[in-house]
Amino acid sequence: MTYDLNGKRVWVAGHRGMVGSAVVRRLASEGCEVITAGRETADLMRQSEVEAFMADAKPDAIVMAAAKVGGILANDTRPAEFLYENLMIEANIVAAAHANDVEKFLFLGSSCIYPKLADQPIAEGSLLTGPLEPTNEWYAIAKIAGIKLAQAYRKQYGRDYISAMPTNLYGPGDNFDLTSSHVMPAIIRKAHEAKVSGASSITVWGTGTPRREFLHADDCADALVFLLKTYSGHEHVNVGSGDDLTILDLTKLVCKVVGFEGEIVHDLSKPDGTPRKLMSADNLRGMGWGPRIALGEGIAETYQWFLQREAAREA
Ligand code: GFB
Repeated sequence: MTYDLNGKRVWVAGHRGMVGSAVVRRLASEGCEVITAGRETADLMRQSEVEAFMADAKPDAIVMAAAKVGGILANDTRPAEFLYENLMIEANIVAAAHANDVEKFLFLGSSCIYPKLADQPIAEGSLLTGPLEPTNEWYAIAKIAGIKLAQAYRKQYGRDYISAMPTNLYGPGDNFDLTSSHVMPAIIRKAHEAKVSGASSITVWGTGTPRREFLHADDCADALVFLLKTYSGHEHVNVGSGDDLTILDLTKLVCKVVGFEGEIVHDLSKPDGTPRKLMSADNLRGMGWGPRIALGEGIAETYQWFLQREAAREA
């Protein structure tokens, strides 16, 4: 262990999001105090508010799960928001962490930081070796800048600031809005609504041939806490499941879990994005961490969460 969480004050930035809330749940079984700050306490895009919050809250460690995130269409159509907001949030938090002597900082990126046509499975060393996928280059550039910020503070000031790159995540607390969500919640919702309405088909975007790797948010949170406690190094670490499947196969699996037996139709006016982004899991596995939640089980649990949320909304 390189960092003992016992008795530490850990700020989970972005605690209301899918990943942040999973990290808060996971940290409950550690001997640390979890600190959170809603937007009413600190707007993370405003440097003065971040500085004031950090000076007051005095965290020992930070998990940086706050970000502007979204699926392929949101990334492709709102580039200014994805680049600007993520740059501001991460720059404000890293600088304030350093100014307040925060001991440990864990930055979260995304598998889209890698070149569009990177060799598969993608090793950490592939970063900045080729052109990015155009639909998400804005978000990717912001996340690459975040990795570099953590590395720069480590290099110049000797800070123990590290980065993790999660693959495509899903789970309870995900965004199910069809215009801004990722593929998993979108397909769960489309299959469910088609089943309920008796529709004969659902429409998925693109050709269905791109491959994606999925990891449950609770597995991701477990990996992040593992890295917080055991990893201290310059290079970012991939956090994935080590397996991928085509979007068509994912859709068939979701339909099976949901119980929708109709047709799958493709909307070819929507982008496919990168053809494949399976990350190498070797580094994290070598450190002794592996995922626990199988894809089918995770989809079933996420679907139950979605059903409960829908029921609560209707009540
Ligand atoms: O999950 P997703 O939006 O993001 O889309 P990316 C993955 C694949 O699923 C693409 C297809 O090939 C989509 O065309 N797809 C099929 C759908 N049906 C749907 C649908 O109804 N909704 C959505 N959203 N997709 C994002 C990046 O890339 O992944 C971000 O834009 C980030 O920057 C994130 O890295 C993890 O995997 O293509």
